[in-house]
Amino acid sequence: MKLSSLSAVLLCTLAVTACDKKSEKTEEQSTPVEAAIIADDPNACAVMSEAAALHGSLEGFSASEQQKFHVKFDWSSPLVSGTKGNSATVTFKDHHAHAVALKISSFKLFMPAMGHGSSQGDQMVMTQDATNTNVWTVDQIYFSMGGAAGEWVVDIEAGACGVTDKVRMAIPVEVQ
Ligand SMILES: [Cu+2]
Repeated sequence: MKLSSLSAVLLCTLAVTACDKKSEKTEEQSTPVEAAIIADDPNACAVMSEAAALHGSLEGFSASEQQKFHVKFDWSSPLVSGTKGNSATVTFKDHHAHAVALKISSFKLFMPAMGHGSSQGDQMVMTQDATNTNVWTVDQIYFSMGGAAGEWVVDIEAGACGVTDKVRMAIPVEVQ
């Protein structure tokens, strides 16, 4: 009796998970992260759970909203709309400016003036660097249309051990 109710609970849990995944997939611009190489890094978990805020700014990096991490984007050049040939390197640093192996949980392009994102946001491939685990490569980035410097932004969310923080960053170059 006990076993069968446990099975029922497990089945329900699995069903809910499957449903969640399905709805995630059908939602436009969802970006499933399947390329994570390592489990949550203990140091990254510690950084995310700390109450301490970032110490000042780090050149080339932006601070996340809750001051949990610094992040820097390096974009491929030139950025071209209507293709998936664009990529970016994303680098995370902690509040001591040390590398921190966060995991990207969401990466969404957005054009605030027009209220739309990328029509192929679910095609992106995110890969965590095996050696420099604070560095990710995001490939197959698709811009639905061109835009002047700053017209496209990225909403990125990252974290460890279930704690995440986010930041919106403008793309500082023209998308052709
Ligand atoms: Cu637009």
